[in-house]
Amino acid sequence: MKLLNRENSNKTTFNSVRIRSSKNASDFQEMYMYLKEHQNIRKSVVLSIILPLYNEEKTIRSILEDLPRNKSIEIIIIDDHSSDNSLNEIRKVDGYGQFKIIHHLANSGYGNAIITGMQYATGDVIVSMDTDGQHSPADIFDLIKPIFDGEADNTIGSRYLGSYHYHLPIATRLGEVLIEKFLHFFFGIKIMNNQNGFRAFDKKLIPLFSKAKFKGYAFCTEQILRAKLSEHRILECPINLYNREYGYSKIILRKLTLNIFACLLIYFLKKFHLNLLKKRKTIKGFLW
Ligand SMILES: Nc1nc2c(ncn2[C@@H]2O[C@H](COP(=O)(O)OP(=O)(O)OP(=O)(O)O)[C@@H](O)[C@H]2O)c(=O)[nH]1
Ligand SMILES: [Mg+2]
Repeated sequence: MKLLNRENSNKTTFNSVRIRSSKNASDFQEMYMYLKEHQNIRKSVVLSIILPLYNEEKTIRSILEDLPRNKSIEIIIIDDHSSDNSLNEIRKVDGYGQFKIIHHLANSGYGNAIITGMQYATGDVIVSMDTDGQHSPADIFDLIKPIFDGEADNTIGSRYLGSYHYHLPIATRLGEVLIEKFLHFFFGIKIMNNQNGFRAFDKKLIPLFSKAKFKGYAFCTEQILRAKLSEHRILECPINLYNREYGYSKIILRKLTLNIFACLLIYFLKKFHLNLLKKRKTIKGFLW
């Protein structure tokens, strides 16, 4: 169940923090010009920015203030039943009424938030971005441009092709390398920063991604597999990643590891089934 623009009477105030970025985040002129070329008479919104939000009271305000904002862009916030002051912080942002804010009535996970966001997206290209201050709005253009230019259907932000400004735990890196090897060996995909949530995709992929089965963080892996198995072009693009300095990571490593490997196994079997149907030329029977 979702509600739009829930009101909250909690009036606690405190200073939110401003996130850093490699470029000046307010300098979006090049992107605005570029998006204008993709507008047409019938449709002004061409880019949808989806922001999954769960208890990010210290960072959400500065992110919203630093995001590109004009007629060609819509910003969709999916609040997953935050229990902190996040919603009050959003209300303090100039032009609050311009945001699409969707509230889940219970916490239902990162992936589910992205799926909800897709249902409300009207842009030609959709970008998802974290609200914990690790991603910079200045990198949005680099992720969406290959899609508008027709060079890719789905882009994945990569700190290894770009930069990261914090100490990366060895377990995170090892886990990512392992998933990278699995994706490469069993599916022929090479993506180093495969768990990164800063990514963009063409609106034609919405029906494909909406049917994802993994509603938590394993959604990131499932998204890659669904795009690849349905023969869409995936491109890893450089982005800059920053330290999470406020709040806490919602990842439960053991649960995530289990879900990712369950996801890899399910899609390996799907791929096997798909190949079988291709051989028998009965591909029509394959259901996504
Ligand atoms: N809507 C929604 N958003 C969530 C949920 N869990 C996390 N998020 C958001 O997803 C983004 C990423 O969450 P993090 O817990 O920082 O995960 P991460 O950045 O992949 O991992 P770390 O490197 O450990 O920080 C943040 O913007 C969170 O607010 C959830 O259950 N629902
Ligand atoms: Mg994070």
